[in-house]
Amino acid sequence: MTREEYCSRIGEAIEAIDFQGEYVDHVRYGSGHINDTFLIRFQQVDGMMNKYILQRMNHEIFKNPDQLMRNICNVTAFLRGRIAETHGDVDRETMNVIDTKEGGSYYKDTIGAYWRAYLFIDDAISYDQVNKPEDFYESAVSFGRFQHLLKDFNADSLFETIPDFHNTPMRFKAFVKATEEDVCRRAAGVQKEIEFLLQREQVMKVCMEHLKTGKLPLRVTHNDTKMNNILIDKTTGKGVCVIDLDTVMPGLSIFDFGDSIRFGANTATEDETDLSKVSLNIELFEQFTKGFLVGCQGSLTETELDMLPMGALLMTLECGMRFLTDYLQGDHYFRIHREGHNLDRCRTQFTLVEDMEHKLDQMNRIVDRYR
Ligand code: ADP
Ligand code: GN1
Ligand code: MG
Repeated sequence: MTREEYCSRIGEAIEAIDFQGEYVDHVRYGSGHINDTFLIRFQQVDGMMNKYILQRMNHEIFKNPDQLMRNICNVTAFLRGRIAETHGDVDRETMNVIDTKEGGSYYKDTIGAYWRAYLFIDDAISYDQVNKPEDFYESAVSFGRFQHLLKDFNADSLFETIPDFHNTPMRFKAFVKATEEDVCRRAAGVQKEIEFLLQREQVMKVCMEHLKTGKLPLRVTHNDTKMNNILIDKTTGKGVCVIDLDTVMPGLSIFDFGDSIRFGANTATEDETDLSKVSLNIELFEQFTKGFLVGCQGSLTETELDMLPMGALLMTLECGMRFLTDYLQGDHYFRIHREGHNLDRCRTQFTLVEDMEHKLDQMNRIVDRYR
């Protein structure tokens, strides 16, 4: 079934979920690559408009939506507790799941699509690119704080929503398999990119080996820390809420740091086709490092601090490899908007990796300045 077909019963979901007020309209919303997201509005008797986010969960990627929603309910309940303790705004500083009329946290419709809804967080923006260094700094504080807030959350209670999500060597194996199978006969056209990855097989193992030997600790992490997974308050410019909690799982702090750098400290967008525009903006790297360490409040170990730049390099390499793998397999994972879109995204990531390789010393010096 196509994504459009999966969304065709949205009316059932609107009926099943316990939204307050009279239905007004719904529109597609945001620019995520994975779920189908809608902004939906309901009118109250007093004329006020209630807004919600309604999402069709991508159950081809998240194979167990029930476990996924249990994670999200547990994590958001925990966060609400922590936010309330510090007298924060529990309706804006964490996601709030809207139950179904039957009291569940999601709805499965008659064609097998899974739906969930959240309170819409108003007067806040998610950016697809960093416009102001201050926004990037604030996102760093929020992602660091998110990890810090969850430091006492029981990691054993979390389901692994996508097993081996940031296991880079496993991703490499999947990539090699895709080149061998070459189902779309696209491998011949991307020999340069394939070679790029083959030359870097060894470096991909570094973090997983440190995890195995205990040099890097396993923490509860977000695992998808790109700039558009954070909402920035329109008025104050502060980070309001970390969103897109589908991949909250045990993981590495340096990967949360790294994925943000990959997306936000690129001088170009994730899918820029003019590769001369792509590079690591070292000032933005510095802003993010500063903010992330403020948010983490001293909870990172010396090895984690040492390896932050490597986290950025590896997340960029891994993401480029995932885009290339999806391109080779026929673009089934990441939503594409044009022919060759995943290949464009891959090339952008690889160009950024090369620039990071040249700037590793500079990155290390910046981390040393703020640790
Ligand atoms: P995906 O996994 O597809 O990236 P997200 O959960 O990140 O899906 O949602 C897509 C976009 O929808 C976000 O980038 C953000 O702009 C918007 N969004 C999601 N949840 C909310 C919310 N509770 N309030 C306001 N905007 C939201
Ligand atoms: C996806 O869901 P979204 O658009 O925030 C992906 C991330 C990638 C990112 C690349 C569950 O993130 O891992 O880094 O695209 N999420 C999943 O833009 O695979
Ligand atoms: Mg997202």
